[in-house]
Amino acid sequence: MKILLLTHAFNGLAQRLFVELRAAGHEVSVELDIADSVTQEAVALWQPDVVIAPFLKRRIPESVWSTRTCLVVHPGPPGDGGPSALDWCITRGETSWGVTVLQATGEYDAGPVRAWRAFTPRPGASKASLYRHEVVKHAVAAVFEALARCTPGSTSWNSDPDPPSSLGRWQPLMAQSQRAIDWAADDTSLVLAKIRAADGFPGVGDRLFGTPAHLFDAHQANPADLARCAAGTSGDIVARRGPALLRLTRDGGVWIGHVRRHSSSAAPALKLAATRAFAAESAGLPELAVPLQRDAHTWDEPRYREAGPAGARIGVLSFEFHNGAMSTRQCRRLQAALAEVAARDTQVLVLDGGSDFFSNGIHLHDIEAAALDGGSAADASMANIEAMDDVALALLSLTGRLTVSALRGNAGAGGCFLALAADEVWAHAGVVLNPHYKNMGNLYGSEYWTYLLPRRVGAAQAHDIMRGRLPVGARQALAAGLLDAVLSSDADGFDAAVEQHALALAASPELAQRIAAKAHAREHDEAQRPLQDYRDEELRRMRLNFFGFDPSYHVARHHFVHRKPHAWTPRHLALHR
Ligand code: THG
Repeated sequence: MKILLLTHAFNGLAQRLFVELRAAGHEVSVELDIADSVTQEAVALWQPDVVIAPFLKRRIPESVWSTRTCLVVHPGPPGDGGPSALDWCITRGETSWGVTVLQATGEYDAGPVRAWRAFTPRPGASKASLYRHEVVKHAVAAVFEALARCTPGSTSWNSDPDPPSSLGRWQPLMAQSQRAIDWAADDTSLVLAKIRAADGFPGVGDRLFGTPAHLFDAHQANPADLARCAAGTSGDIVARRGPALLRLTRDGGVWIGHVRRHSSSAAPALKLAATRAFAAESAGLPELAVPLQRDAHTWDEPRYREAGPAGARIGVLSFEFHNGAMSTRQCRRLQAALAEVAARDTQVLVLDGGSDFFSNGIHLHDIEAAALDGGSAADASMANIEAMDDVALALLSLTGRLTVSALRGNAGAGGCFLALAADEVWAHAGVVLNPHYKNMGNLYGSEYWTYLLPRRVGAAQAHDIMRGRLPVGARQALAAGLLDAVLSSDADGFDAAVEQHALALAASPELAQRIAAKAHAREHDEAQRPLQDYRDEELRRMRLNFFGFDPSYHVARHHFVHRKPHAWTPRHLALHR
């Protein structure tokens, strides 16, 4: 079929549908929802059999839905509707939820249901995490089911799905007044639910140190954390760790990792590490550092664990960086963690990133903040890139063991090439890669990509991938040589499969030979062209992007961090143009 994806933004769901629909042989073009006239033009140019709206905030015009089949993905069960579906699901603690593909009509979310899937919301997951895993997975299945039911060029449907036993209902936009935290009255689980229901957008409006701020990225403090703090009353901020501030609740405490701090001026607030946004206010707080190697219930960004017998032992290093963005601070932490785990006697080191994203590279909000602080965004960009390069170099330099990147979530730009710095790269079938840089104001790219990409896919394909700037699904990436294995169909079961495969690798009779071959290959490559040389040349080009005459990167970054509406659809997506 000819399909038009009509979407507010080319987000994770839109990208996943794009790669899956194309892999299934459909012709797919994309138009961002800019104005009704632009949508009408896209439909006239592309003449799609079906319009699919994965993520749409506005009404599809009648001239389009009355003449073409338009399928809207709604992140709620049949009957449910409205712009805050997942927010209500988390706030109400729903134990069963769903994703619906409905046909657009004149009334929001009220058209006929063409397919739907039920799922159980993961306890403790944020809105963004539920969306990135459960909603995306079930939306893809439901979209394919709906397409199988419709006849191209006809308005008749083969059949409709069975309705659920109980129908959802329309739920209004959730207001900030409904999200507000009462620190004296709300217990820890309610505070966490409120922040998770608003994560990553719009956050919960609150005050920190007397200043208005929106809260994001909350984690439960455990009793051991609380025992290390001075007593206080609910609402007090009593300690810091990494990006986060520890705030007491009525019956415990929560770590708050990220905030949008509102200044007295009209300057828009950036989403930053809480300890950065409130650097002066939090400087005097005790730092409750925890060891890298610890149980999963003690929250911090990096965490390490080991498994397997001596001589065939694996280490697993996770880095739970909010939204997969890696600031200079976070890169330095990861580099220190790599140095620490390099001293351990393991045969295989697995880097499994964060649960939603492996990594997305440099932290654009943090860089933008440098400019607002009166510093230079160009200098901050350069520092962040150097720090990313140092992490990639630390990984490339681990020649005494095998290294694996295990992608539990998507990876993009520098984060994707960081993954390729390992000896093997594994993912599950739901992962989408964006192995290119040009979408952010035509950046040249770093992280040793000029070494890492051609060594995997060859020079010609490396050039095409970089220039094409399209998302790549895991199975496509495996076929292209970007990945070495796809271990499960989705995130469920992936961790167990990674551990099993890593243990098998560590116990393999060929291990010593593989490690020797790896060290030899690195020496050979270094003699051909030193890594420093790749780095110097990449950074020379990046310096032009940051400090040169063309401001594209600074403009693109500004638009990205402030969620400015798109003014046009990029031509590499709008095939109809
Ligand atoms: N039919 C048509 N167009 C559609 C839908 C449809 N466009 C997408 C839409 N479904 C997806 N669902 C919704 C439901 C409600 C709202 C937006 C998308 C909504 N929006 C508020 C408004 O318009 O005032 C603003 C909300 C906000 O600010 O986020 O209520 O079924 N033809």
